[in-house]
Amino acid sequence: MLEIILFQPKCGVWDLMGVRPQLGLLNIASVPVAERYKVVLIDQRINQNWKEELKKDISSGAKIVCLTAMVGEQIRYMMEVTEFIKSLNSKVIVILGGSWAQTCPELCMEDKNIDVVCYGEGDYLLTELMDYCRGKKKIDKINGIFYRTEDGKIKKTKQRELIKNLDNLPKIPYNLVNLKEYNSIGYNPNNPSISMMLSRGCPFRCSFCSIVCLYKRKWRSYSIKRIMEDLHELETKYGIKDFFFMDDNIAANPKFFKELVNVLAKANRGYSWGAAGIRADSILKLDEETLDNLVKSGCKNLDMGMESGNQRILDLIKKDTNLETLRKANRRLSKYPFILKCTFMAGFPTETQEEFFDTLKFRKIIENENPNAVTPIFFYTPFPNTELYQLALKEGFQPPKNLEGWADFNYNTWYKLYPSWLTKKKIKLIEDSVFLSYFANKKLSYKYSNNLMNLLFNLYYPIAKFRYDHDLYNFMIEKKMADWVSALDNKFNLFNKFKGLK
Ligand code: B12
Ligand code: SF4
Repeated sequence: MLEIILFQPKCGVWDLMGVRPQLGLLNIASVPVAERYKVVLIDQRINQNWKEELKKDISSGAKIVCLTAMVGEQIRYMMEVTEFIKSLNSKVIVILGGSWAQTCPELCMEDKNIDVVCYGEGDYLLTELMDYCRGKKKIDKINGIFYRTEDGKIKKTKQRELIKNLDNLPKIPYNLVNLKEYNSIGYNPNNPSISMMLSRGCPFRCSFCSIVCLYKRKWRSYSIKRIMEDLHELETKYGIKDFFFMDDNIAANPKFFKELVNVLAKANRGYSWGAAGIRADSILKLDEETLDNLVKSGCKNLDMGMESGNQRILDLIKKDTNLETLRKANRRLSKYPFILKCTFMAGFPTETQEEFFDTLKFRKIIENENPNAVTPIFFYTPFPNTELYQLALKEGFQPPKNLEGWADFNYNTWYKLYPSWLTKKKIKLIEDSVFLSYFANKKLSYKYSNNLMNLLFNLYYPIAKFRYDHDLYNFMIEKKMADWVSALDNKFNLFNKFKGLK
């Protein structure tokens, strides 16, 4: 009999970029699947029949439904689904986890349809909850949760310790999803691909970053042996040779990263891979052999958070680096053919217009010094439990007052909905630069793995490039059009329908 349902709510505008398997839910499934519980995963982003499937699975006796959410739009989708679940069966236990549940667990309990919130790693939680459902364990003995008592009070249990050895976790049950239904990473668009996390956490202290509070500056990785086994299994079972490592800081331990790259190069399996989080100082610690092996091992892109082109801002956000280190790492990588995605942020509290212009200038330097560098900009977004959040409040930010408010808290809208230090003029300047930065470099097209989005990218690219080269930010009607496309997609699920478009 079915016991556990995992449900991935839509992310909204982010789904336009590409939809990949949900790692949080797949991770928490690994222990129950290994212990032979019956588990299904429904992904609202790709499954049009999610309502029917939920109905069927809940009526077949599932005990718990697990949802995950990140801050922003996904909260709204999550709340709609929890309401629907309880309307089907008020007895089924609804549990929420993920980065937002970890950040604001008590606030998440505002959704009356949620029974339990997991505020830490959830890998060992579901089997304990199943024991609770079977009367073998008391709920107050399950660590790492908020729950409702019978008289409606909210209680918190002891914090769960971070998992010491990730290798002790069973294999991720990828068979719960049909990997073919997801967008490709984009290295070889016709090949199956997957994103993975080879490590969790980061020892640094950047004051804007949620990872600092989620993982308490601890960094843990799987062993190289386990990683190679997992890659091999994905290759032999699913034909996957394209991987994107979504680690927060994949080279936090340079020894680990060197070994990973060198072992991958030696294995010579014809893999293509990229990594989401690497620091400039880590690049400077690598020897020439490892750098050469990056290419041999199939590295197609590295993402490096540069954040700002102004030293005062880098110090303010505790990036613990300097502009010269950023440039040195960029120059060091410039002779290699893979893409270096250097991400920047704009709109930090106390950032002046001149400091923002320093970022615009600096990203042009970065692109000039490395023909393979791309430099998208993102709007700084203040998240609770980060150090910079306190400064944001001090500078006039008035955060949402309830869970629903946080559902409107998107990277591209929060500053219009919630008062802050940002003036209208500054918002417009940043919005325009941010928008252009996503389209003005041809090399960024690999990011648009949804085919319709990729087509739109290619159509708009020449205009964006012209605007970027000449700093032309006026009358950007294209931005309005992009909002309409996104609204249309919400209504008609356009991008999913055009997934097969070539
Ligand atoms: C991949 C990713 C994305 C992808 C998601 C794609 C997908 N398939 O899910 C995309 C690109 C869409 C994305 C978008 C955004 N993201 Co994001 N993203 C990540 C990233 C890099 C990895 C997430 C992941 O897979 N982790 C691996 C799994 C194993 O970890 P996990 O999800 O946390 O799951 C564990 C626990 O949380 C828990 N758990 C998770 N779900 C559940 C469910 C239940 C029931 C239980 C019991 C437990 C549980 O158990 C898991 C195993 O221990 C994280 C960084 C990170 N390290 O997590 C940022 C991160 C989650 N993102 C973040 C942000 C800010 C965003 C954006 C808001 C960006 C922006 N500025 O707009 C948007 C929001 C989108 C939205 N509202 O829908 C922040 C979250 C901040 C916060 N406090 O909530 C993070 C932490 C990055 C950071 N450095 O700050 N993101
Ligand atoms: S180095 Fe990256 S992951 Fe680590 S704290 Fe800074 S921004 Fe977060």
